[in-house]
Amino acid sequence: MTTITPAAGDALIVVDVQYCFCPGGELAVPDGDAVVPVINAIAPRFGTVVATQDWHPAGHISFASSHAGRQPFESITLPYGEQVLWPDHAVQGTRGAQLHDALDVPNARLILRKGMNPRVDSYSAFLEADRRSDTGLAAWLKSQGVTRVFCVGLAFDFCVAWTALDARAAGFEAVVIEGACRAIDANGSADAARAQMLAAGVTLIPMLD
Ligand code: VGL
Ligand code: ZN
Repeated sequence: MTTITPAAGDALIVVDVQYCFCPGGELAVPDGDAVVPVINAIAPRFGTVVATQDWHPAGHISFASSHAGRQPFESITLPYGEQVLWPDHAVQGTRGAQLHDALDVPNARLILRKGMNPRVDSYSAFLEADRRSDTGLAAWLKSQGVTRVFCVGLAFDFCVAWTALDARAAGFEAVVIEGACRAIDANGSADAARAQMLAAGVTLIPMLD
């Protein structure tokens, strides 16, 4: 088995480790807070660390409550495509939107907020769901000499997967450390995400050596 260990040119992207995605939160991912100590142990091994923060305005288009008669976890068709509807979550300025206090990544250079457009969701740290609006992350990482990104955090099957897929599309190598992620796993979404990532050339590993 090949050993994958962080080196120059590698970045860690810590995705959405926020109270709303942890047990007790508005869009709780089962066992979501279990990623915190794992990420804390991994992060010092990277020279470049980025954290993302889902950061929606109240009334965001991804909220079921913004669509009359719709329930969380249903899908609807929006001008930019299919959108899963979620419980209200990650609302700017709320406790649920805060990064977990126990997340200890003092070497994070950039905290990238996403999902701020009221009419467009953004699972990915690179491109919003309209697949056109660019967050600038790819250019920033390239300016830092990054060629490979390691993705960890919440949720494996949504924001982590889309971030890893878009990293590949932007020309990076991408590794997802599954032991530092947890999944929502609605309607088989974890297996589907795994298959899509493998097909796109994302490397999935259980843990760093
Ligand atoms: C996420 C659903 C909605 C995530 C964010 O962080 O995976 N999932 N917003
Ligand atoms: Zn969201």
